[in-house]
Amino acid sequence: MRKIAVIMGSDSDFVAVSPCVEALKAFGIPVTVRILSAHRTPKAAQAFAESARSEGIGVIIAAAGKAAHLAGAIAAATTLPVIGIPIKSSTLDGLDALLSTVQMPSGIPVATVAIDGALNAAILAAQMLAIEDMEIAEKLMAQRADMGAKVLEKDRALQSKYES
Ligand code: RP5
Repeated sequence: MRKIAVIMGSDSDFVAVSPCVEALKAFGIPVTVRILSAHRTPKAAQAFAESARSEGIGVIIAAAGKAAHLAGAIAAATTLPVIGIPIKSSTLDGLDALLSTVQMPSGIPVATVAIDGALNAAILAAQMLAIEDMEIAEKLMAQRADMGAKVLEKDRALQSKYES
């Protein structure tokens, strides 16, 4: 099975990123977790992106805050799919990171999830691997069924509380 890489611009991003790592582990997907910065360690980030495919990585999730160029810089150096997580780490509440991550020039896509959208990044990456992997696809279906069942349970509880 291909690995999913979860990279972040700073160790200060990890609190927001950890639900992504935990979800991938719960799906049984092997992960590589790294701190790589587009600005502070640009050469290491580029080298990582260039060798990712040959290292057995299938999808790269890149999280960064402020002037968040990590996902875009990684996407420029690989043809693997890149998912960007804009991190809320500044006085602009993550809007800066959202725009920096999502507004990619034509030709170099980054699939951007919501600000601090770590869980959706993990699910989207798992869905990409699940194109070819039925085991992951079944885990994704089970997770959806579980999510739906919990909502229906809350609906029943609320309904019965106020039913007259
Ligand atoms: C970004 O700057 C990082 O991704 C992080 O969100 C933000 C702040 O980094 P630190 O100054 O906390 O290391 O590059």
